[in-house]
Amino acid sequence: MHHAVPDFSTRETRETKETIETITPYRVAGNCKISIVSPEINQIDETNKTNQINQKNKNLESPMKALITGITGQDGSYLTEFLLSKGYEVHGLIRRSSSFNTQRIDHIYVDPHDPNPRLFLHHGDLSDSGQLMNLIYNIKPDEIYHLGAQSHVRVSFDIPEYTGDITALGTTRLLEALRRSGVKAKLYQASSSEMFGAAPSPQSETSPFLPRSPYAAAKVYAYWMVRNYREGYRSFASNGILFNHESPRRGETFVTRKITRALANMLGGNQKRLYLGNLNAKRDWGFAPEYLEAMWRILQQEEPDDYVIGTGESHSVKEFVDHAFSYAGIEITWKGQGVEEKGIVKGASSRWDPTLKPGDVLIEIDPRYFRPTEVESLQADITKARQHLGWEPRTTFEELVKIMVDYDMKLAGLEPGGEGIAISLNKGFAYTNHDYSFYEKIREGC
Ligand code: NAP
Ligand code: F7E
Repeated sequence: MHHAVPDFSTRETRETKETIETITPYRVAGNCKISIVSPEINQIDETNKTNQINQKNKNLESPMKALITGITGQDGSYLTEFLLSKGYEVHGLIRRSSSFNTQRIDHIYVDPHDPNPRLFLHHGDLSDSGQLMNLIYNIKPDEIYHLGAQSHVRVSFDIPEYTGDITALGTTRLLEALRRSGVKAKLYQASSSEMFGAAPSPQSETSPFLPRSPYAAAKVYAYWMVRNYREGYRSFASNGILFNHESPRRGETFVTRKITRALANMLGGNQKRLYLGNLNAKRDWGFAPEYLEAMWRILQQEEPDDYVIGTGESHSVKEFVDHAFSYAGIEITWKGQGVEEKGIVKGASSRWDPTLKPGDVLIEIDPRYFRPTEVESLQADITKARQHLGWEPRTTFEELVKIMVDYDMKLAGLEPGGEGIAISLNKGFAYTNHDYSFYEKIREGC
């Protein structure tokens, strides 16, 4: 059926247009705890449940409303917990998928019988302008956190056109939906340190953008669209230029999580070898839960602006490997050059005997993980964020590694060292316990 996108550009038309979304909280099969708001385009909303929900919220002292794209991702999941802990009503855009893609947020309980659920999920896609328009118009969020993207740099070389469509044009679709709807929401754009590419370290807000991948080029385009809408239409739209940030919820094909998952699998006797690409690339790796606090602060400023967020420290992939294995009681020595370089066990705690022993080759290079063009070194200069946002990183590189190793050991059914879990729980992230994929916990009894 054909659906004409309504014009919401004036207040009069907004009041008189038919409501184009039917809100039906229902349960995801096998999941008791999340309210999904199902869009049914082209139906007149007889019962006008949107308005009922909005009215209910007003009665609850009008909580702040946030719309998050990318809510099922690493950052989106932490941000949701953070905003819920601040009393926000949170709406998230999720993609229809034939398998579950909500592992990172399944644990955030919203009983469908609860009269006041505060987390709502809406099907949609960043390629679908109509639904973006619907959501913004119907939800009328105070803040939009635009985190959705094809976010994998290596993959962006395989699917450059799709990456441009979602990561670059997705931002334009959202900015345009916001402008045309007339909704006065503040927008956060998830810009990236990858935009600096070949620019010398340390990189600040004034460093040049020299992107080295389709992903980075797409993010540069989105960055400039945000600035363009800010200048041209006075939109409250800000860029957070975030350096790499990791966590127990990091996607499993990003290098840090790939390493800590492989380590836990090896300790459990379930993986023999870890294949990596460029061991010498350096990144400024921080702890993700701190970074979404920076996102929130960026939107609490009186004026929209752009900020670099990172730790100010840079470490190589090899250093990450060394620290992770060393924390688990395994000393790695490196032998060979280039694609022949190998990580070999030099010494291992007796706890891992006989699974891992000196002389075992654990890490090898697979050139398929090399990138056609690589970003060799990233290191943030966060002077502006310190001064304007009062934001500081609180977790060191060594602590981050311990946190990730502990949680992956736990996930693999091994007794973790415990230092990392203690660090993550004692750093003031009271709103999260880093839950992830605990299907058995939340699906029982459904
Ligand atoms: P992530 O874990 O890869 O999450 C990406 C999110 O985008 C997921 O929720 C994904 O949904 C969603 N998404 C992908 N394609 C979509 C589409 N076509 N329509 C709607 N949603 C779509 O990424 P992250 O690490 O949380 O990062 C969040 C944002 O910050 C991204 O924009 C990323 O590029 C940017 N960023 C990340 C870092 C970092 O170090 N983490 C640094 C700088 C900037 P599914 O779950 O269904 O796949
Ligand atoms: O690679 C090298 C790789 O994929 C880090 C995204 O969140 O952060 C992320 O992008 C480095 C690169 O992250 C493997 O060549 C070596 O130099 O973990 P990554 P990324 O490309 O830095 C930025 C800020 C974002 O915005 C992105 O959305 O590690 N590396 N061996 C490897 N990388 C991977 N993935 N796999 C390897 O086997």
